[in-house]
Amino acid sequence: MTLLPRLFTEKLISPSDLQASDPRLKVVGVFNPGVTEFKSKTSTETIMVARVVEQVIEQREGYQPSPRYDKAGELQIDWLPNDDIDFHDPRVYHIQSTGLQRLRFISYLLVLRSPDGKIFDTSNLNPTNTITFKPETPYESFGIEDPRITRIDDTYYMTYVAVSLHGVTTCLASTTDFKSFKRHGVIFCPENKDVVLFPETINGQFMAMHRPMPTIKFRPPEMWLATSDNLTHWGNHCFLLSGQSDWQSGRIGGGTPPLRDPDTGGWLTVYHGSEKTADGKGVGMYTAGALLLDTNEPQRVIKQTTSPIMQPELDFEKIGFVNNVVFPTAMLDRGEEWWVYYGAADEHIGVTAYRKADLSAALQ
Ligand code: MAN
Repeated sequence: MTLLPRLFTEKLISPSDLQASDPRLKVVGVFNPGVTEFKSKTSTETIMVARVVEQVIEQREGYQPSPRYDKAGELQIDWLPNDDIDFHDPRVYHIQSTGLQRLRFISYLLVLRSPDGKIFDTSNLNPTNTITFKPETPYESFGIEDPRITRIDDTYYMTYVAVSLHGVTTCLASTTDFKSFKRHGVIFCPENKDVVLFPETINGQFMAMHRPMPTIKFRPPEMWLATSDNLTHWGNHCFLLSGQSDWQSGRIGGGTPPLRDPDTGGWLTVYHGSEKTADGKGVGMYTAGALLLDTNEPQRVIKQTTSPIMQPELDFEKIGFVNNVVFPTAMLDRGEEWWVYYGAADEHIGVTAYRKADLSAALQ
């Protein structure tokens, strides 16, 4: 394993920095952020859209709470009997009698701003004094998760995972100011997540990387590409990459929206893989690798890192709501360096920096 040398790593935001959105809930995680440079007429700042995860505070003997939003936008709490639950995954309750699942938490998105990409003012941060993007539609009733932001011309497009009774979908929203968002609805139907948009059209088409999750499996999950004329209707689906080695035997999925590689003009992206656990249950370690895709035919992988470049190393990456997770969701071009923003142990947000030359050298 050749981990890339990190120039620095900072833990940026933790649950204790935030106040809950409802008195019945407590914040247990803030992670997997979309991050972009936002240029206004007068300044450039770094905007982060963080996923905030909350759990129900109340405990009831013999039952577990699962929160959801109802049609009127009110928070409801369903109580599930312990004796019908398989607890092997810290993120979900597996209900034995029905074979169905419910989430142990609910997520919404919170907009944060920084002058330098490192200092995010978290003093007195709460859902009433910051811009939030909360579950609203029937496809979002169990929460919205893992935003990725891509600037295309002067509009910032945000893909996000929406979870509901209907399953796990990916939706699209857009904004020009991060004060209000326009919803464009579901763009990839269940089960599909880790959708990242390319920042430019390629051969006149918008391009997305996505991760379908088939139930009939012939090999571990794969990443795919699709094209669109309008960012909402996607077609020309084609296979991009499958998890070929242990570190991506469980899952593989898009991470950071692709950026131009300064050396080749190709598309550079950092993605995640997770390993299967020995018993096939629970959550295996999440690590990250990088891909270089052809400029005009991104379905052609030009180079890739054959082993993870990033893995949980620091305490806040190893121990948290879900142990041993690094989950990159954004990359910024900072001169000689790439800054990678990521969720750590499904609890905190971190940023780490790599020398561009080191990442280029690791691609084979
Ligand atoms: C899944 C998603 C992510 C989460 C990772 C690690 O891929 O639910 O939101 O960060 O698992 O738990």
